[in-house]
Amino acid sequence: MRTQVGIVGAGPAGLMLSHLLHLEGIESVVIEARSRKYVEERVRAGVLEQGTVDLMIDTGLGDRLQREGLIHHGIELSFLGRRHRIDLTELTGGKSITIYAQHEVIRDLIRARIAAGGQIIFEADRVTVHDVDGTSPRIRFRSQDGQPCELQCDFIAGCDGWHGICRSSIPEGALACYERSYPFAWLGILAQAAPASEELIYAYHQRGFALFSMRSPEVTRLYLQCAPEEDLANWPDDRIWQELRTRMTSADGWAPKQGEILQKGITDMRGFVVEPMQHGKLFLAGDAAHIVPPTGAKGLNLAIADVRVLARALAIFIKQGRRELLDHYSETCLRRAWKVQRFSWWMTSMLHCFPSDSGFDRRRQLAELDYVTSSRAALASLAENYVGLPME
Ligand code: FAS
Ligand code: PHB
Repeated sequence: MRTQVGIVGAGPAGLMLSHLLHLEGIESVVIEARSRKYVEERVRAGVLEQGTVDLMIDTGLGDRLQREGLIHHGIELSFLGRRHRIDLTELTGGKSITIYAQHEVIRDLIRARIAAGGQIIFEADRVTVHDVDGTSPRIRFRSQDGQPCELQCDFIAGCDGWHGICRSSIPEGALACYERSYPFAWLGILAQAAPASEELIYAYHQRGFALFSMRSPEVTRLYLQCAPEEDLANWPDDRIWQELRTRMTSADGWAPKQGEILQKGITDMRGFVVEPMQHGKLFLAGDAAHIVPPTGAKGLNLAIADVRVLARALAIFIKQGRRELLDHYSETCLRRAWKVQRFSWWMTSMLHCFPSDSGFDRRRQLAELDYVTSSRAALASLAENYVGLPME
């Protein structure tokens, strides 16, 4: 098999890259370890930045998003029993966020790729990459029926996420890794309950952080700060609802509506960036290159921002032979990745209880929340980062 760009991973990064390359008339093949059903049902992110929504609409992927996505013009911060609204649209001169589940984005992308004759190889096993710093990069794998296969390509895009093989295929010493782990995790649930608020609520509470989000007019998404190695067996439904009520109920009596819990999961909280995001003809994008804690709702959006830069850089090189954008791919994406890392770290530090924190720290956090919700300058900074920093 032969193609121009071999892509490892059918997450938001890999699929959007294949779509954008197709619009530039460039061939690609996506190689994915899991089944189509698995990737189309995997519960992950839910918040799309303005830039991600604009890109989906501008590239012909907007129909269902515009029909089913929930546009939000604000979010709320809750602390000391009171909720404070942040008017994102007013503070950013008209921008907003859209609630549309990551697996719906994946479904739209897979449908668009297949409708355009794109090739996505699901259930590929033992995927390995070869000769990325040589003249003929190749991806080897076993197909669903166990056949050994080889895909020859001009470039390889490593879009295989945190646990993928592309980053670890780069020789020791060629990459610098920067990591920050947080002393807590998130317990997330999907509940069959009509959202009790129209907008997201980020709650600071002395028992730990909590987040109220949603997926549709019928389904609520909620998160609780829990211990890093938490065992779900310790969290029967009643305990989850009790803790959510304790941390989120506000003085005006607002509390999340309860319903049948459809799904539960624990998400690690870490910050990670690898530099550079390129090795020879292998380009890393998305979670393969960087991980942010989900408090800023940035993971998916940063993956899309990377491949937007990569698709344009590859197109200009392949069609015009100009390599400056390609040579600056890593630098361009890392500038955004570190700004997004900073914002995600800041939101996480402001809203979570760190086991080692003193009373001084807790008072300082409350003062920060008071400042952020009462200073126009601070509100505008939060809003600008939350809706998404301008694209390169
Ligand atoms: P992905 O991990 O999405 O995709 C990588 C793909 O590569 C996967 O399909 C995987 O199966 C495949 N793959 C892996 N190894 C392979 C191999 N060896 N061969 C072939 N294929 C391989 N972000 C938010 O903004 N908000 C959230 O609420 C949120 N919740 C999250 C919850 C969880 C549990 C996780 C893990 C992440 C969450 N994130 C959230 C972050 C998330 O959205 C990621 O940033 C986003 O999925 C990154 O997209 P990709 O880089 O495409 O990686
Ligand atoms: C979600 O809806 O899953 C979500 C929303 C906001 C976040 C993280 C996750 O910060």
